[in-house]
Formats: sequence, C-alpha cells, structure tokens
Amino acid sequence: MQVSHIEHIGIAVKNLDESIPYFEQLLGTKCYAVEEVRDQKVRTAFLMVGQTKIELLESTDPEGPVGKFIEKKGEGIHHIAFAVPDASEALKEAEESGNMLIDKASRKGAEGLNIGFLHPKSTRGVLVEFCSK
Ligand code: CMX
Repeated sequence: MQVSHIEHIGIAVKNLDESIPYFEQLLGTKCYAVEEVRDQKVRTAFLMVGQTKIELLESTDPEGPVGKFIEKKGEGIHHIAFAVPDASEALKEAEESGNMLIDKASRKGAEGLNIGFLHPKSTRGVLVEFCSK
C-alpha cells in the first residue's frame, strides 16, 4: 500500500455554522463545500490548506459516530484520512497485517470518495481512514 498524502483531517464540532467562520478566520481560507453524509449521520464542511483538507464534522444524530464522540470526548480531532490508490485494497492489506477493520470494504463518503476506516483500538488510538477516488 502506498499513501500519497494526508487527504483530510476530521475535526468534530458541536455547531458547524459557528465553526466555519472560526476556522476560515484562523486558517485564512474559505470553506468551499458543505455536505450532509446521511449514511454517517454528519454534516460536513471542507476547507483547503495546501493539499490537505480540513473536514469539520457536526453530528446529525446523537447516536451517530460523531455524536457519540462529542458526548464522550468533546470537540476535537476525530480522524486522519490518508489518500491511497485503492481504499478497498488498502483495507485488505491493513487487515492482513493485523489491524482491526471497521469497514471490510470501501464505501462512498463525502465528495464521492471511496472511504473505509480502521478501528482505533488497533491503530494506537487514532481513527484512521483510507480514501481513494
Ligand atoms: N478516535 C479515537 N478513538 C475513538 C474515536 C475516535 N474518533 N471514536 C471512538 N473512539 C474510541 C472510544 O473512546 C472507545 O475507547 P475506550 O473503549 O477506551 O473508551 C472505543 O473507541 C470504542 O468506542 P465506543 O464508544 O465503544 O464505540 P462507538 O460506538 O463510539 O464506535 C467507532 C467507535 C470508531 C467504531 C465508530 O465511531 C466508527 O465506526 N467510526 C467510523 C465512522 C465515522 O467515524 N464516521 C464519521 C466521519 C464520516 C466522514 O468523515 O464523512
């Protein structure tokens, strides 16, 4: 598996509409997209910093992954997404080398990317996502 770059860093926020202008001002860049990902029970906003995106995540359901994260840990860095040529292949390789998967195969995520997650219990406490186009 070859990781080309960090595709995005996911940050869990309580209120997306308040967090967008905050990060725009902090990073000196404009939010270029807001999208609801129903499957993941989140509303997302993207800002570009160099070749890396910052993905702000607001939960749309307290029982969703970001809702539970905010309830337990509060706002903060939620996951790191690595760009790979083929997310399903990267998941398979990670499992073969002993990692626990959340997703057995990739599925469609924000911006139409193919995405899949590894369980933080097997990745030193970091929720890792693989993404491919
Ligand atoms: N980063 C690191 N650790 C995390 C975590 C995160 N984002 N979310 C949960 N954990 C930890 C919990 O603290 C818990 O640890 P302890 O057992 O030591 O307390 C452990 O993982 C299990 O957590 P849990 O509360 O029992 O389980 P959840 O039901 O909250 O599920 C997880 C956790 C990671 C399996 C779930 O959040 C998941 O499937 N995530 C992948 C999908 C996702 O996050 N989608 C949102 C983003 C979508 C997008 O980018 O578009």
